[in-house]
Formats: sequence, C-alpha cells, structure tokens
Amino acid sequence: MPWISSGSRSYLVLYHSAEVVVAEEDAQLLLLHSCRQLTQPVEHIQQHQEVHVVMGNEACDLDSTVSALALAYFLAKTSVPPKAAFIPVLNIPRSDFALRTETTFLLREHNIPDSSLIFRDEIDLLGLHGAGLLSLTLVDHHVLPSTDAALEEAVVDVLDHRPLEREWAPSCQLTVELVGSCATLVTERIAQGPPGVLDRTTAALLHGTILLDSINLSPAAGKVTPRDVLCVSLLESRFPELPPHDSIYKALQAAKFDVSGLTTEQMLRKDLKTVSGDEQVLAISGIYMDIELFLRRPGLLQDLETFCQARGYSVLVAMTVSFNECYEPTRQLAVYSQNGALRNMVCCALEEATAPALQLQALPSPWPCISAYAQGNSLASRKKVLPILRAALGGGPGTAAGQEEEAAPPPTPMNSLVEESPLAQAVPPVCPQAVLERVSRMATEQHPPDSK
Ligand SMILES: [Mn+2]
Repeated sequence: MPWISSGSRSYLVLYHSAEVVVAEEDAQLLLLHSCRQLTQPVEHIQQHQEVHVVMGNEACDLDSTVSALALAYFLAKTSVPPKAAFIPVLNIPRSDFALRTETTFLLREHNIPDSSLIFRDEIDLLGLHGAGLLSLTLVDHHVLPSTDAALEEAVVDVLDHRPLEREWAPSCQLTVELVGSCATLVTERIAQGPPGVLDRTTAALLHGTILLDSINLSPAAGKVTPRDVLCVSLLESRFPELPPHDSIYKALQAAKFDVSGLTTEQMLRKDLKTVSGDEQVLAISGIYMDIELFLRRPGLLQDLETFCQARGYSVLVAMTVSFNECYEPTRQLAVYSQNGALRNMVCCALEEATAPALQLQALPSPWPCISAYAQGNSLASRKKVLPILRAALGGGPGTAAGQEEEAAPPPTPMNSLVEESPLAQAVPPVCPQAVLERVSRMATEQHPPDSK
C-alpha cells in the first residue's frame, strides 16, 4: 500500500529512488519549509538531484489531484536512474483543501492522509526552478497563470483534456486529448508503461475520478468519451474487486455535493471563477444546492455582500446544479449585485444570449438585489455561460481572443460538474464489441507473457 505512510516524511520515500533516499530529510526540509527558508534548502537540494513536480490545475479538483498523484507515482516507479524526486503538488494552499469535499472523501477512503500531500504553498517552485533543479509535468491544464509564467521553461510534459490553447516547445511532450477526464490520459499512460506498476490504490483513485468526471459514463450528461469507458473497463478488469462503479460514483457525487458542513462563504469559494471587464470583476460560483434552498440560507445577503466586497466583485452569478436519477443536470441561476443597473445588464445578456440560448425562466426571488432563473438549456454549463458574461462585461462578441487577454483572467481549468469537458456534444455511441477488443488488447499489453 504505497500511499500509506506514517507521516509526511516517509511519504517522500515513495518518490525517491533508493539512491537518493539519503536525501530524504533534506528534501523534506526544502519541500515543507522552502517558502519560508529559501536559501538554506536550496543549498540542501543542490547536493541532490532533479525535482520533478507533477502539478494539476488551480481548481485542484479530484481530477487534478488524482492525476498528479498517480502520474508522479508512475514516474517514480518507472523512470530510469539517476532518478529525480517525483513530487505531486496540489495547486492550492493547504487551507483550501477542505473545500474539495470529493477529494478529501476519496483519499480518506483509501487511507491517504492529508499530511502526505504537498500543497502549492509548501513548495517553492520558483526557487527550485531558479536553482535549475525543477522539471514540471502539467496535468489537467496546460496554461499557467501569469504569476507562474517563469515556470513555463521548466515544463517538460503536459497531459490535458481540453483544447490546446497555446504552443509548447517541441521538446515538451504533449498529450492533449479531448476525453472526459485527465485521469483517463494518466490511466492510458500507465497502461502503456511496464506491467505491474499500477497498484490497487492508484487504480481505485483513477477509477473513481473517471467515473465522477464522466458523470458515471452517462452519455446523457455529455461528458464521457469511448476512451473513458475503455479505461474504466481496463481498471475493472485488472482489479475485479473494485466496487461497482455505480456505488463509487454515487458516493463521490454525494461527497462533492455535500456542502452541508460549509459556510456560505466556503460554498461560494468552493467552485469559483471570475471574468474581468475594464472596470468590473464578475464572479461565477458553482453551487451544489437547489436554488430555493440557497436563496433561503440564513444571512445570505450579508454573506454575499461581504464576499463580493472583500474580493472586489461587482456581480456574483451563482450557478446551481443538481442531477436527477438519470444523471441529467438541472441548472438554475442567481444574479446578485447591489448595483441595479449592472445586475440588469448581466441579466439581459443572459436572457438574450443566443450562443447558446439559455432558455431562462424567471423564478421568484425573495431578494430585490438577486434575480433568479431556471435554466431550460441544461447542457449549457459554466463553460458556455462564461463567454456570454465576458462579452457582457465589455469584451464584446467581436473581440479577438488575443485582445481579450488583458481583461480576461488567466484561463483557468474547467472540470467541475457545473462545467463540461471539451467534448460537450453528444459522443458517438460506444460499440461494445470495439470496447471489449480494445480492453483485451490493453490488458494483454499490461500482462505480457512471462518474459523472465
Ligand atoms: Mn479535468
């Protein structure tokens, strides 16, 4: 059970080759304290070897987390000496981890303690890069925020499942495929590697992640692709004891949607994106709760006001989403602003949008500064709504993407349930015969006849 360790120190052994285990203590010092004690740890690490970080996106959803953990583990097990220290990094401060309820749930289920994880505020990537020691693999995103622009030179490998938005040097290995989950690409990478690397825990993490991202492989939800289906089948064929994917999906979905323990502020932060205009910043929060319940939360208006003021948001759009038994999404919208003219402008843009039409129907709202809607077009996820809001804020429908860059926030990754995979359209029906053939081929590749 390689993920289990008694504490953060022993964790690093997993990502070190035997040759550099001696560096463990020093490396640990660097990792956990470098942001506060830069000079000394760099001296420490300079005696050692490359630090290869595998890092997910800033949303740090389950896909980013599991993709980073699983790929770092795979690299550590398969890279040839002299090995780097392979470190999966969760791209949020440790203090935000509690908001990732589905992730904390799944890791807890598999006895992976929080203390074994390395968060972005616990490792000084810029310092490592400055010392010439950093290699970076990006999973589940491929555009770094401007604050991380200096790290681009360190990127050697990208695995992502959204359309390529920027070029990388030819020396950078690119795996960019429009599948439902980055965990699918990681699973495929592992399946193509030497046999025997995939262990039960890693398989279970990947399995659960693909199921969650693909809405339990449901074509109706528009996220799954045949490759996601294949990887789930592959994992189940390798580890038949994996629980039925229905039960895993339901447990993960429940955990993801379990905002019962969160404050309104935490709910708003949990799945937050922003769009900037010339003067205004608009926030869009995915909220996993029926809109009626949300609007009736005690202290809601005060919480919204405090949240927006503290962060400089002029408008907040809450996109609520819930799923029926067939995993079909129901979406509702709430538009909050103390500025009535601005609120109306945003509402009009949403009501009149044609690409796509959201088919909004006004819902009664208990608050004059909140407009609420049922969204008839339930397939229009946040990814579709974001450009509408960006245009409303002054980007203008005719503005070229390049010119928008300054106004737009860094392209942040999209992978929550209120969003969509790049393949939002209906996927081609899966032919069971083709799946079986492919799985059996992959399984064969995993289990070559005894060669030794
Ligand atoms: Mn993803």
